[in-house]
Amino acid sequence: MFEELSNRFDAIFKKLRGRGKLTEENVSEAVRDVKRALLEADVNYRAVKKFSATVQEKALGSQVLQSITPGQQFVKLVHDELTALMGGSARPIKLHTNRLNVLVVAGLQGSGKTTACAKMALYFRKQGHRPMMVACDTYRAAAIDQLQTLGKSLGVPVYADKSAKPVDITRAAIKQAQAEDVSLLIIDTAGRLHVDEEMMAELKEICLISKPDEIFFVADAMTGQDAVNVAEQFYKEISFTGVILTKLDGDARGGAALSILDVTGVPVQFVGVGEKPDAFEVFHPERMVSRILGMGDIVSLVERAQETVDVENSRKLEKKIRKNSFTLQDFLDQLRQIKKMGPLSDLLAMIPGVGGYLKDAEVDNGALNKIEAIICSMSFLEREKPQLIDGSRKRRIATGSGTTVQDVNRLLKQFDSMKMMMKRMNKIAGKRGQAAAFRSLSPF
Ligand SMILES: Nc1nc2c(ncn2[C@@H]2O[C@H](COP(=O)(O)OP(=O)(O)O)[C@@H](O)[C@H]2O)c(=O)[nH]1
Ligand SMILES: [Mg+2]
Repeated sequence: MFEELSNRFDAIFKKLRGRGKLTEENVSEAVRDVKRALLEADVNYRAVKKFSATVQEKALGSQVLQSITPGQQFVKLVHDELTALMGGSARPIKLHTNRLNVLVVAGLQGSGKTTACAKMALYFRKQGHRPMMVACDTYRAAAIDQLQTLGKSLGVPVYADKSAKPVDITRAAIKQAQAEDVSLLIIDTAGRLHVDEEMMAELKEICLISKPDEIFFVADAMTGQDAVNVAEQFYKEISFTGVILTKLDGDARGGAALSILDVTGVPVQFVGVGEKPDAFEVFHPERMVSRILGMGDIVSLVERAQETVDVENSRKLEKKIRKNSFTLQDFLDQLRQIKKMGPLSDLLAMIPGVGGYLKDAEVDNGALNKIEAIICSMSFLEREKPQLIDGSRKRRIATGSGTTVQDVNRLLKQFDSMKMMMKRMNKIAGKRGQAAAFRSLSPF
């Protein structure tokens, strides 16, 4: 699910990175691309319109275009706004510990209500609750059997009465729950294929009697825009407090279901990712968006860089590289800035695609310390003019830094080839914009 959307975003961001410099035009173009991708993922038109207007406005604002890493900033902007579109940060469900909690589960037939009841029973039992499920879908005998079978397999009690009305069942179930030290009542209700008055009236009455702490609307991610309309109708009648999005394991585009938030203001709380009772997750908008955008933890990376990288310094550095006057002292400053961001292995692990490879590979944070020690043992003049460093100076530096002459040689060689590369970049840059060339040198 969301794979197609993910691929689309990947292409959009690649195109943007290829630009080097961001202008109003290519930002507008990228926003248009993002808009199209969301619409194709079946996200509600109104929600998309609002989303792209915000992104466009913020992207053209000074924070993005004038930052040192406009491409990444744009990605982060899309990430943040998409997260907001999906409900912002997850609101944890807090159940009472000193009295009976009641959850009502509502939705159309086949959306996954009964399955969701069992999933929640399992989920909350793991948190120490003592759940009981209530079979209020009395229209089909099979529905009661289904809940009872699920209850049996999970060891969760089920209150059922095939000959009673849902409203009376609810009353009786509450009484029994109170008598039996149950802390959580999960009421499974009947659904029709379409919203109908009788069903709504019954549902409302169940809610009136049971005074639920939460009412969950179950939406099938596979049903497209229709899910949005149905949600709107349910919301008008019962003002549900949370959404459970089911069948996210399928290959639905899923965007429609996410638009439920836009229409009702109620966020997705849980997602169903399979038929089994444990195929159930708390919905974290942020994690979902990162997954869709395929960006590992690039957002935290950008945030950390923003915290630690001094923009003014970076500009000075850019100038030095351009004039080919980059020295070992600059190298040391740069190194320290990178070190400020945290252990190298942490940083690398946050880069999309790199994390996986890192599991086995050792990243030698010690190598950075060694380089730092060597440069620190050089005099200021040596840092500015490394060509002065002859054999005896090398020995002095090695002793001073607790390294070997080979280590010093290696660093000088690395620095040499780095300068060569910068020179080459400058040549290319002359043709297609120096800032772009610089950016491709920088780790961000
Ligand atoms: N793949 C998948 N199937 C699900 C999920 N949730 C429910 N189902 C299936 O959808 C069908 C209808 O579910 P059910 O709980 O009976 O829906 P209800 O009519 O709303 O009570 C059943 O075959 C379930 O196994 C899910 O998250 N993933
Ligand atoms: Mg059912």
